Amino acid sequence: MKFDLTATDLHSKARAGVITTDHGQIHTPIFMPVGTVATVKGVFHRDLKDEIKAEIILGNTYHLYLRPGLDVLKAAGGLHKFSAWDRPILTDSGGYQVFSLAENRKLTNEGCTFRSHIDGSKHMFTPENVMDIQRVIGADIIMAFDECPPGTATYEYAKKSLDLTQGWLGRCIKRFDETEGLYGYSQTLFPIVQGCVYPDLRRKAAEHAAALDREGYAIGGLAVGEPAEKMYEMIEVVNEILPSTKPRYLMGVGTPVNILEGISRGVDMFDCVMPTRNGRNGMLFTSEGIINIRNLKWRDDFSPIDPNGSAFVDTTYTKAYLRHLFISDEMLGAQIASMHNLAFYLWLVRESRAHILAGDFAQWKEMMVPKLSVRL
Ligand code: PRF
Repeated sequence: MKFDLTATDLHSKARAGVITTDHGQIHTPIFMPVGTVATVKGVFHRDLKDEIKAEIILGNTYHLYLRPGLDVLKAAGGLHKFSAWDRPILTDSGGYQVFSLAENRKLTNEGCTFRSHIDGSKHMFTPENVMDIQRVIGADIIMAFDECPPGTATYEYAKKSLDLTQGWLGRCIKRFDETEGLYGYSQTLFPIVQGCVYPDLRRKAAEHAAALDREGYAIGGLAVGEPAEKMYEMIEVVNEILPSTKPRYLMGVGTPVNILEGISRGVDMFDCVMPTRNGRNGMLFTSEGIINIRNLKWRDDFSPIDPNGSAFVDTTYTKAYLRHLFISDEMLGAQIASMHNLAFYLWLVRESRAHILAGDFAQWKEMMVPKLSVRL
């Protein structure tokens, strides 16, 4: 993997760059649609490419390991071939998902035992086997195994947890560097910076990660129940320390406003289930604000879903029609909303990049932020 920094904004910390992987290029800042179980729910790959213009998607180690399982993924030749996606993929390590989904979790220095949320079967994740599993899945960018404490964790807990994550990181790197990809293209491992909402822990975590000199870094443990202002403050603390020559990935964030605030603080990569999950519930993000399409006010609004939208659904279908689909619980409704929201998120980061290159990102962001959270 290679990262070329193309431009840095003069009036903020925003950056534009290009990540080059063996599966193609990623123009940053970028948003990565979440494809937890080897599918971005309800969206064809053709549409991810042509309508949404996704350059990289996410998969989840926890889910893929449980189902379809490593035998199937290995026999398929990895996740790219299995799911027929030939652009870059990033996999999360399973740490976060074990803590949010699995049952009977037991955490030790060695790793984490848990029961599957699917069938109750018993499993163990360790830093070593999580690297091996991500070798089999075969994503271009893989994540270290970490613990993500809640945003409300005490300093004592956060400190202990960071020690555990840092110990695990050393073991991840050792295993990763001792092994090779199985499918003839290269993979890269991103450390994850934790430390909760405590600046000294964040500084310690960022210094530790930076010293390891990897090809990119993730910022975890944010958007987990802490106030947004704390999140922004922690991003500033960490990005002050992480090398400017490497991409920075803010995990699981966020709203359109969170993304612009992250970009202006020097974040290059984002992922979040919000555009798809909230889309399936009838929430549409647009450049003029947020629409709840189930609302009665759209019942006979025959204007396009989003006249400024870049996906074909935006101008093909009306709000009244989309509302009808949602009220009737028709699956096409969820598909249209997912495509619209993902196309909007990708538009937002493309537009950010264009403004960074043009030198007016900071002004543009100030103009956009108030509009993005208006309830239409
Ligand atoms: N760690 C991992 N995955 C994550 C997170 C984390 O802290 C977050 C937090 N927002 C989302 N996904 N491994």
